[in-house]
Amino acid sequence: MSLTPTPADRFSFGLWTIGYNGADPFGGPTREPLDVVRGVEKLAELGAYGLTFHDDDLFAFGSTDAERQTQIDRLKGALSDTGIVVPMVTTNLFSAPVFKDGGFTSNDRAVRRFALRKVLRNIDLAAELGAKTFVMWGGREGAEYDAAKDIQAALERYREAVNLLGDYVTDKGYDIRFAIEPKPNEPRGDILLPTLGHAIAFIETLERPELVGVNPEVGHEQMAGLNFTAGIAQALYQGKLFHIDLNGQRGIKYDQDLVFGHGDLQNAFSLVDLLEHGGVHGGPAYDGPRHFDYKPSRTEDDNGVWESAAANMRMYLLLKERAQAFRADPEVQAALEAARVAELSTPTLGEGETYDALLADRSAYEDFDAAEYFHGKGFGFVRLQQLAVEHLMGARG
Ligand code: GLT
Ligand code: MN
Ligand code: MN
Repeated sequence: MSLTPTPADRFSFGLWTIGYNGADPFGGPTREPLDVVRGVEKLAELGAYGLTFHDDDLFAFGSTDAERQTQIDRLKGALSDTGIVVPMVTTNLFSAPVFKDGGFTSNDRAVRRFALRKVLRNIDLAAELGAKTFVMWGGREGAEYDAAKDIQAALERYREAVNLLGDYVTDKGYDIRFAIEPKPNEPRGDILLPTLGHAIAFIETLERPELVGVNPEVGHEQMAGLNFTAGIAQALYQGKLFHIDLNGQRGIKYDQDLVFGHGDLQNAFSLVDLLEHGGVHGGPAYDGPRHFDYKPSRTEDDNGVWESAAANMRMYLLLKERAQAFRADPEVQAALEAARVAELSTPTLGEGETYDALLADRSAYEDFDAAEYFHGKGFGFVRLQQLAVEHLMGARG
């Protein structure tokens, strides 16, 4: 397997990732702004296939129509020169002061109407560029104080907004689906739809739930102490993994946006295994773009930006290689068998079996020896995990 990325790997990057200038709450930029044309050219050179962006990444908030158009034309030129595509577009509803209390869920109704107009305009651009996914990260949709936000009303307004967007793409005939990106906190003290579970539950309340899925980010779920791979498995199981943000995070702290694999490496390994192969015994894999949402650390110069972009793709490919070796190893197969992992796919009841039949089955209860599970009948999960880690470390073939 080659470790050189090609467009067939479908790696994509946010313009705000490679374009991150190093500014944080404690210090200003450490790097010059990145021009979009150079960004596209560099990504093509590195073997990526896609660029994603927020409206405000491409043309500054408050740009005139002419300034906006110039930037769109420059982007289009770079795309046709390089073959880079735009699989996803998103809207910035968090940077400008007007969005300080959110966009779709600001207490201020005029702000909500402005936010909707900004998104509708950006959906037209997404369609024009052929993007199939429209991400909604509601970083400012939240509050610091419980009394400041009526959460039930906020959910209702969020619903109203997403329903309207669903009507819009349907009426316009756009081939676009939405992906909600959860995050527990930062920049708000608490953010609405904080985890992928909250988001999936919310989606079911929408008028067109089939148009809406999730765009989970590794670090965001891990900031909530959750197992990202397990969450992704549920999103796949429910047919809701429309997009994914890959990066690295080391534990429950501020959003680090490290290179993919530079955080919880074991979880990154199980994630790539799942995305590439699906469940161990069936269950869907992921076929969308492998999108990196990381920040080149503020310590890096221009060269470091591109080194780190390349590192994301290399990490993914290395993990993919390790995951393939893991699946193919006969000892792993035997350990999986011993751990009865596949047995979980067997329904608990026999075909057509009723509760009456279950109640009549003496082997299930009266004759079942639960005591055998004391000091016996171990599952061997630790051995399986040891094999996984050894594959991850390159210690086995
Ligand atoms: C912002 C955020 C990311 C989101 C982007 C999409 S914006 O950088 O931190 O996680 O994916 O709006
Ligand atoms: Mn993040
Ligand atoms: Mn993200």
